[in-house]
Amino acid sequence: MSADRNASPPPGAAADWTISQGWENYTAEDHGVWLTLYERQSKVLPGRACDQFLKGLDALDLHGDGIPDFERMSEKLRALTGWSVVAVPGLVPDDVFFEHLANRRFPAGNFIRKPDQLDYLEEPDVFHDVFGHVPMLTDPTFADFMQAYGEGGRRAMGLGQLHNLARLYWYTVEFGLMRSAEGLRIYGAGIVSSKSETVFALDDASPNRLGFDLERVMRTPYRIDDFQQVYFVIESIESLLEAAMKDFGGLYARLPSLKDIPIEGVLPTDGVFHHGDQHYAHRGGRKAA
Ligand code: HBI
Ligand code: FE
Repeated sequence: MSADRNASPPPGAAADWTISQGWENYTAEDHGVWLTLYERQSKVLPGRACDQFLKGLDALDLHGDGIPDFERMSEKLRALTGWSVVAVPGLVPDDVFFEHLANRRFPAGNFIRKPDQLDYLEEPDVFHDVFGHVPMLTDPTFADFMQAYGEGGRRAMGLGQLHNLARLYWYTVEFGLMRSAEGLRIYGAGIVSSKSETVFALDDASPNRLGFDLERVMRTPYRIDDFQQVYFVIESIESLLEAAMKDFGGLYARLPSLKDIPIEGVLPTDGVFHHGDQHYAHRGGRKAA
């Protein structure tokens, strides 16, 4: 899930792959897609998305009249946690991505999907990146975690451990769940930006829901083409930040000798919130739907 590492920036992009968002170029159709997706999510997220996400959505007033202007949104975001959103053409090389995160800049694709792609698209577009990722950046602890992830990413690249770190990102920032007094809640961007996975991740009997553990996550492969077969649950954002601040050194030394854990496996050491029956994946997933 990233651009070729040695790629050079596309024409018109700066050395750090940033481009101007070109807000004035969005068509009425583009804004209409944003509003359609926003309306759909606002119907399914209450009672499913975590409080921090819903508060972030309000704080940034992301509904507006369509696709937000990154400059204006970044002014509000900077005042809250020092983060800003920079426009990029799509996925950027890992080292560029980590460099931005380590400097509290979130790289967001400036394009939006077409009306016939509402449910699924290959690359993250502005709805996935901004609606999915940015509200959580208004939470000071999560903001610190994302910067720590960026710094960890640079180190992991140096150690050749990027694929393990990518799993941490995938099972938290993209597809993470958290405990709350009212039950499990969603904070992962890949889930909150998808109507169908918002429901699947919390309600469906198919996937496993297991307690988050750093090593466990780093040993677990993930799906890039369909709903996840396992979701990991953090106790709190504070506990996630604490895990990230731990020196990964010891873990990186151990990981190469540890085998991957099968994606639908449940270990005796796992904290089990739900042991799924994997009916969705066994039936062939999205393709069979
Ligand atoms: N680039 N724009 C963008 N957005 C991402 O989420 C992203 C990326 N490049 C690499 C990447 N994610 C993942 O490989 C990270 O786990 C590194
Ligand atoms: Fe994402």
